[in-house]
Amino acid sequence: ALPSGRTSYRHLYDYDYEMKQLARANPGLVKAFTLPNLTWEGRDVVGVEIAANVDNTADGKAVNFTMGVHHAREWPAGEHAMEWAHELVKGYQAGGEIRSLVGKTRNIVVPIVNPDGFSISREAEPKGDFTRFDYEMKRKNCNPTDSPEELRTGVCAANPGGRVRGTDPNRNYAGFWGGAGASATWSSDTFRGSGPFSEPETRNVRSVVSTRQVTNLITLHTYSNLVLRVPGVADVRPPLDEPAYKALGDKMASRNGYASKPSWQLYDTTGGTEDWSYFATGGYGFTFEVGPDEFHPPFETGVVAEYAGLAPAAGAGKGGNRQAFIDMLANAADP
Ligand code: 0X9
Ligand code: ZN
Repeated sequence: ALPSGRTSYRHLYDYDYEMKQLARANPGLVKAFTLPNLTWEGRDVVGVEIAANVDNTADGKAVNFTMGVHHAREWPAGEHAMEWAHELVKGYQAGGEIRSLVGKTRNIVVPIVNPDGFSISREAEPKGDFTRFDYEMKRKNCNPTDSPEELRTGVCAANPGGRVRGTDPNRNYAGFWGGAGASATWSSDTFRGSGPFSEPETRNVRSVVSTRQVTNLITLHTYSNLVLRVPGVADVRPPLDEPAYKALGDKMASRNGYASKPSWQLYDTTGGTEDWSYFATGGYGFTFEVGPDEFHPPFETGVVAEYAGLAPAAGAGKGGNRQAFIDMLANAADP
């Protein structure tokens, strides 16, 4: 079970309901919100904001932004984000370190950036020649516009082409968009989209980053046990404050046992989240790649604490991002 008591991965409706509940139960501390752009299939992208006097968004406090599931099949990324929201609320009520850090910051959590893709993956059914597993392993969003005519009709979940349809939201940000490590082909799993911010999912993230004081951002993915920072491609300038940026990444990695590196050392990517947000705002952004070797292991295997919870997995020596997330929050509170 997770710290929340859950014994299975959440469904999309669990996330929506839980965030509303959290807000209802904690007026003044937690606010649920809907981002401005509906997805291609008309879903809301929802999140919670957690702060003392949460409604006073003009208080000028630094914003610490945690998000998950740009990639449909990376279910534990959403679990991590949701559990972190609970952790902040619990910690605030308990007093102590988290209360003091939450008192100095504003915390925005969007567990499911790509709800169209997530719901196909999470609720996968076989269609035509494709198995349930094919749909479960969907990565991208559901943008139909660049697909051939016959694959464009109907919602993603009802069309056999729904599996390959779409843009990779993590190749669609403006940072180095169109460069190495992203595809111009609609069917590729790393399709960059028709232009920077062509997708409602990335425009939603942009709306948070460019309208608020986001100084710290973690975007959760699976897998490989990594704490990644900019740049995503080899042949660009390192950040001006690389020593401090690296030090924060290294500190977090020392907590969860992950490896800390600039993400080009994994492979070149362009159009990724923090390659836009860092170079646009100077706020530190990290990609966490959670878990050793699977996008979403079966819940029953027992490794789920490592993948989906914030506590360290028993005996694993890795995973457990609670302290790393607190480091990030502390950096937002006292840069
Ligand atoms: O390729 C990706 O988008 C990420 N890996 S994943 O297996 N979750 O798909 C890594 C992205 C690293 N690059 C940047 N963060 N810029
Ligand atoms: Zn990913």
